[in-house]
Amino acid sequence: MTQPSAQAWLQFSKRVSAARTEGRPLVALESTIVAHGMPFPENLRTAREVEALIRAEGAEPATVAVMDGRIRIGLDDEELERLARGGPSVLKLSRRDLPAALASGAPGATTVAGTMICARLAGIEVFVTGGIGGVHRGAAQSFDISADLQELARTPVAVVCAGAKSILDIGLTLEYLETHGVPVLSCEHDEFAAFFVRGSGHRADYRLDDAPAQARFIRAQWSLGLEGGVVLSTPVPEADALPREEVDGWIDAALREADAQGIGGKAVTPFLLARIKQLSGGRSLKANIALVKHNAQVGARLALALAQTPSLP
Ligand code: PSU
Ligand code: MN
Repeated sequence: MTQPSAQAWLQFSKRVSAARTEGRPLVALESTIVAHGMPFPENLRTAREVEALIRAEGAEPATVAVMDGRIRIGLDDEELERLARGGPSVLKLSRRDLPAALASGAPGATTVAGTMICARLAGIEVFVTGGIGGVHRGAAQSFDISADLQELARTPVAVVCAGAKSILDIGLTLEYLETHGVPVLSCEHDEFAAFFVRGSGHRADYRLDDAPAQARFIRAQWSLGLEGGVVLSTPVPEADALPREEVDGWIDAALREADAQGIGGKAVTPFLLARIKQLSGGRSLKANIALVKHNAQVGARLALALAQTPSLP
């Protein structure tokens, strides 16, 4: 239940405020990918390029973070740089962590779950990320299931992603989403994407390649009163996709190291992401940048289509 006072935490950037006034569609972007998902300076350059791509499509990007005790909807360039340079000193904010950063004033980057919550408060329907969190391999023992999945079950925001990395158990992640009634749409591929690799081997629920069809699906879902999000998966562009066997090798090695070092809790995902980057000699980073930029285009087109699609029936 949204409290009326929740709006008081929001601070819109100048550009996002202008877009709201003009009725231009907004696309939310997460900041954990900037602070914890990519190294400096590639993270800053990618964040800027992603924002520019969304503007080129006619929508306005709204990068979400917590700074100075406010939920920021849109960051100016200087703030984006602060976040990109902050590294580990920036908190990683999922649902349970948002109050900590708001109460203390510490800077924080929002995960998929954290960004969905903030996007919803700001009235933003579409959110672009790289990959979602999910059910970790070995979750039967560790209970490690990303809070992203619970958020998708409860918060009505469309999340555009290149599927999920196979650091996760993708099959179990899709089972979990099915149990919680979260539709998984795909575009440009029949399968749910596996981040660096185009296909995960698991089919998405519905393949909808064009934005108006995606928008009609989402409007039908929400106008039925079905709370909860939608996942729209789209694969990394062919030219930047990496061979599955090679990616599997890096992931297996990273997982073994995490296990040997006893890494747990919210540190697991950033640890694995950083190790894969090192083990791949930077090749994974190039693919990561390409897929995020592609997701931004798909997301911007969806935001425009949703703006043209009235609530059904
Ligand atoms: N997967 C990626 N890159 C990322 C993340 C996930 O390929 O940067 C980030 C996202 O912000 C996601 C978060 O919401 O990690 C999930 O963390 P956890 O597994 O601790 O819930
Ligand atoms: Mn976890």
